Amino acid sequence: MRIVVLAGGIGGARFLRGLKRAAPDADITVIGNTGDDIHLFGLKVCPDLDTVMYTLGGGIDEEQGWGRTDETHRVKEELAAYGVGPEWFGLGDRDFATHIVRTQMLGAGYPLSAVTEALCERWQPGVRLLPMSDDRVETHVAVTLDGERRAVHFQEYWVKLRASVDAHAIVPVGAEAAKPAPGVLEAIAEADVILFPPSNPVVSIGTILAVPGIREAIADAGVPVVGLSPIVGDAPVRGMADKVLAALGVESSAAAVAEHYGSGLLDGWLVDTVDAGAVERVEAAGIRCRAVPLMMTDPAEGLAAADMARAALALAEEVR
Ligand code: GDP
Ligand code: FO1
Ligand code: CA
Repeated sequence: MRIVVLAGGIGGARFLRGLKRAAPDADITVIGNTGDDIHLFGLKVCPDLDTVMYTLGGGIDEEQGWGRTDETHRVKEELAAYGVGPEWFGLGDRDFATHIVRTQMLGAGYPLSAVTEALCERWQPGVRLLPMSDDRVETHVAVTLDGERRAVHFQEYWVKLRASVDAHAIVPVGAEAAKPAPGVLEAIAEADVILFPPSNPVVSIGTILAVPGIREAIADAGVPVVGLSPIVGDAPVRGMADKVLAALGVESSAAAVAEHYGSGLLDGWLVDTVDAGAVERVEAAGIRCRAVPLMMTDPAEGLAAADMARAALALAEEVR
C-alpha cells in the first residue's frame, strides 16, 4: 500500500511513528512543510523536515519533541559572546552540524529535495521524506507590536513571542510562485490513501496546500483522504493552532477544522472521543467522521499513534 502523508513537525512526526508500526509493509511518502524554514547565522534551518527525520531516525529529543537528543549549546554560547544572535532561537551543537551540511550542499547547487535525501541517508527514517517544494517559502505572521502593525517570521511569532499577541494574518511568502518538489505530485497521483496527521492545519498542512498544484492533485487523486484532528476539546494539544486558526476566522474546534479543509479535500475525519458530539456536524459537511482516542500519550513508543493510524486506515477503507 502506498500512503502519502502531509506533515508538519511534532504532531506529524509522532503520528508517522505510529503509522510505521501500524503498517510496517506500507510504502510511505511524507510531504514535509518548509514554511517554518529560517536562515540563521548564515545557515538554513528546516525545523519540520528535521523533526520528522530525527523522530523517525531515532535522534530526536523526546521530551522537547524537536532538536537532537543529548544536546549541548557551546556554539550558541560562543556566538552570544560575540554578540551574535538571535538569542531566542535555541540551536544545539549536534543540530548545527545538520544545518552546516544542508547549507553547504545548497551552496553547491543541490536542491533541498536532494539535500534532504542525503541527510536521510544517515537517519534512515523508513519513509521517503520530500520537502513540499525546493523553492523558498517562509511563513510570516502579521501582528501589532507597540501599536504598530508589522509582519514577523513564523519562528519569531512562535518561539520569541510565544504567540502572546493575536495574529491578524498568516502569509506563506513565496508559496504562490513555488513549485512542488520533484516526486511530490507523482507520489500523490500514485497513492492508495492520503493522510493528514494531527498537524497544524494552518502553518503546517495549510502551507503545504498553498503550493500551487498540491491541493488540486490531492482533490483529483481519486483515493481516500483522511485527516486526524489536532484540536481536542476545542484546544490544540500543544502549540498555537488556536491563534493561527483565529487569524483565518476559523474557530478552534475539531469540527471547524474539518469544515475548513472541506469535503472537496477530505473524505474522512477522526475526532477525539471527547469531541464525539462533533461527529454529526462533520458528517453534515459531507465528511465521514468517527470519534476515537487521539491523544499520543506514549510518543516515544507510538502505541497510541499506531491505534490512531489503524483507525485512519480503517476509515479510508470505509469511504473508498
Ligand atoms: P509542529 O510543526 O511541531 O507544530 O507540529 P505539527 O504541525 O506536525 O503538529 C502540531 C499539532 O499537533 C498541534 O496543533 C497539536 O495540537 C497537535 N498534536 C500534538 N500532539 C498531539 C496528540 O497527541 N494528539 C492530537 N490529536 N494532536 C496532537
Ligand atoms: N522551538 C522553541 O520553542 N524554541 C526553540 O529555541 C527552538 C529551536 C529549534 C531549533 C531547531 C529546530 O529544528 C526546531 C526548533 N524549535 C524551537 C521548534 C520549532 O521551531 C517549532 O516548534 C516549529 O517550527 C513549530 O512548528
Ligand atoms: Ca511546524
